[in-house]
Amino acid sequence: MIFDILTLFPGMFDSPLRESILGRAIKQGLFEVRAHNLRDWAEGKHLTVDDTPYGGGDGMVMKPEPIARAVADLRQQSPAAKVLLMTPQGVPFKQQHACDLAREENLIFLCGRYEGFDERVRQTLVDEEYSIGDFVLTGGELPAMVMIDAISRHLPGVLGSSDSAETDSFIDGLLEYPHYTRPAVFDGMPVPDVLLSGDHGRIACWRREQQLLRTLQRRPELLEEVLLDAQDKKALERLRKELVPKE
Ligand code: 9D3
Repeated sequence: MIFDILTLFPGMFDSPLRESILGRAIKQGLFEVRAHNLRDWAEGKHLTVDDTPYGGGDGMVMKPEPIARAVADLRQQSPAAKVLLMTPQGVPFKQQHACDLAREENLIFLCGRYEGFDERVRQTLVDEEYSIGDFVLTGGELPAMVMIDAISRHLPGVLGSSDSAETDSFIDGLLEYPHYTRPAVFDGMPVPDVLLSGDHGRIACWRREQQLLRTLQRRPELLEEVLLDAQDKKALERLRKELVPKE
C-alpha cells in the first residue's frame, strides 16, 4: 500500500508514523508514506496555494488548480488511487472504514489549512470525505495520520499474531475488559480473585461481563449496534438492574 499525502506541511509526517510498529512495517516494505508539498504544484512568483473567498468573509480558501495538478500527477503512477479529503464536514471515520480502506493499493490524502477547500475540489477530484470527530483542529494533517495509523495496522504482516487486527475488541463493538499484571496487590488494590483462579471458563465469563458493564457505563449507544447472545443479554439485564437500582 502507498499512502500519498498532499499538504503544506510534509515535515509533520516524518516522525509519528515512523516509530514503533509502523516504523518497523515501513522498513520491512509493507507500506510507504509519501508526503508531498502542495506548493510544488503552485504557480507564480509567490507559489500561491490560497486566495480570498468569493462573496467575502474571513479567512482564506485553498485554490483548486495546484490540488488538481498534484492529484493528476500522483494518479499517473496509479490511476485507481482513491482520493480522500480531510475536513470537519466529512463522514465520521470509523473502524469499519479503516478495515475497508486497507484493501486499496493507493490512497491520496488531501490535507487542508485555512478555512477549507474550494468546493470544486470536492466535486471533481475527491472520492470520499472524512472527519475524525467533532472537535476543531488546525488542519487535516493529524487526521490523515490518525487514519493512516488505523488503516495500516490492517495490512498483512504489520501486526504480530498476538495482536492481530481481527481480535480487536472494537470489532465485536464492545469496549475492552480491564487488564492487570504483577504485582498482585498495588497500593492496597488487589487484582480481582477470578484472574488468579486459573479457571479459564470463569475468567472468560468475567471478562465478557466487564466488557458489557463498561460499555453500558461509558458508551451505552454502542449496545444498540452490537450482536449479543442469550448469555450476554441475561448478564446485561442483571448489570442494568445493579447499575440503576429500583426505587
Ligand atoms: C469556522 C469554521 N470551521 C469549520 C468547523 C473552519 C475550519 C476549522 C478547522 C476549517 C478547517 C479546520 C481544520 N480541520 C481540518 O482540516 C480537519 C478536521 C478537524 O478539525 N476535526 C476533525 N476532523 C478533521 S479532518 C480535517
